[in-house]
Amino acid sequence: MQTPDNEEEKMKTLGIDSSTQSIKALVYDAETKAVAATASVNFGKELPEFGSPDGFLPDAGGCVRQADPLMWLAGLDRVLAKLQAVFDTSQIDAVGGDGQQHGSVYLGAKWPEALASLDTARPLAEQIAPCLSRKVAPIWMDSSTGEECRALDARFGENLRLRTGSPAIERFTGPQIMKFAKESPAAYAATARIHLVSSFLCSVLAGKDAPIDTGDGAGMNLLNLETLSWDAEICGFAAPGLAARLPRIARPGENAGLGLSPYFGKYGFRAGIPVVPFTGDNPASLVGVGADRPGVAVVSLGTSDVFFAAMDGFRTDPAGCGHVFGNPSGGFMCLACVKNGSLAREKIRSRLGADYRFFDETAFELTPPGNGGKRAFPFFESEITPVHAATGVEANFDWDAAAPEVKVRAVIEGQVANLFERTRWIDEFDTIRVTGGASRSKGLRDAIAAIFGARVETLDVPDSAALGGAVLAARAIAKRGKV
Ligand code: XUL
Repeated sequence: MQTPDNEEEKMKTLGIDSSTQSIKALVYDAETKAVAATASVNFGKELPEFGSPDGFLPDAGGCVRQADPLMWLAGLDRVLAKLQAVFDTSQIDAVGGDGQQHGSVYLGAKWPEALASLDTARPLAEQIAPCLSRKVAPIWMDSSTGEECRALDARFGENLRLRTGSPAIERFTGPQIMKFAKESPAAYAATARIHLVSSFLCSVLAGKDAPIDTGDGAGMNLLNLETLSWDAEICGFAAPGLAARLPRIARPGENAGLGLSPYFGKYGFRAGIPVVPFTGDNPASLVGVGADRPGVAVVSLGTSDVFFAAMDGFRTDPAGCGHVFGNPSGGFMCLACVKNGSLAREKIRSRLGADYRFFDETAFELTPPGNGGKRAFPFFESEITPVHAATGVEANFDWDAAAPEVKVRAVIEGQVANLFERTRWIDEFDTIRVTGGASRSKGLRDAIAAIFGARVETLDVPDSAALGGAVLAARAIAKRGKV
């Protein structure tokens, strides 16, 4: 197991990763630099009562993608109970973690009181449910805010990108909040606090309102990356009284002084151990795969395909496809996210009736690199990088008449070529570490090496985001000493 190499302290920390389809808990032993235990809960399979087979509500319609925030809380209760069954959780010294980026949770005035008085006899979801001023959380897969993005563009032009690191992006939290405030003014007025998925879960663990870090905060179109504070002008334009509804921003490495709520004593934890501010899943992965210094880029092949890398300094993508987020280790990172990643590959694989051996290897033995110029891209979900409607598979050849192996290579090389094109503004790397479920595919790894012209390393770190959260917790408490 390869893990980051800079933690010497004798401590064990927990990393919690709340991603689109599952929640994971991972114990990191900072002394041995190894993963000591893991547990996970798949939302669709293990919490079917939330009606979200892929981690989001399937019937939201059109480009709307929403999840039930109570599902994340039920997942948190469940995953900690599972962890306690395989690990002595009283040994854990600190908690860190991350969440899928951009998703937002809307809470009313009762939120602080509910957090402070969590009752061990009742599940989290039941206790937090009365605090929600909006029953659903828009998530990163949502692309229903075109109108709001156009309004932001018209008002701020390229200043939005220069200040926040990204142009107006449909899935980003700022446009999502704008839409909510416009469409449901009464519910917005009843909202006292808006959290990201990461800071929401961190707050619940700490029993206290938690800050948003610069890694996840930069995915909102609201954070000024020069001052590392909410941009008053943009917030003021997006929705009335928005800045007052946002938590404060935590600086990279900040410990924030939060302690674990006594509620989690029911899973064997020591109350009061430090809980450090959570970050986004991609910034956490950057740390988890040990790529938080420039030189190594990461391609994470999960629900979405994401490219990210630490940057030397702050600069933005003039083409507007890439984003700049805070690097949890300090400075900045860049990122490009392609929505039609693993779910699209799975769809193609099942439509072809192919097994993994064929899809990941055989198809590539039967076809030459480059596929004679034949390329395809699966636009099953409306795409964000580049912006493109959901039109199905688009190919530059007769798709229906082609052999299955040609289709497989065309799609894989099409996806990789797209990622390459969108990340050409980044040149600070010569190695790519691939992670995520689809990194098992030799065909996909070879295509990345050939198209990017980079050395490709596969990492045996299946839960890189959870690991990153745990490593960040270890670093934060190493700075201030173990409690
Ligand atoms: C990044 C993005 C996704 C989510 C879900 O901008 O939208 O990668 O973080 O993983």
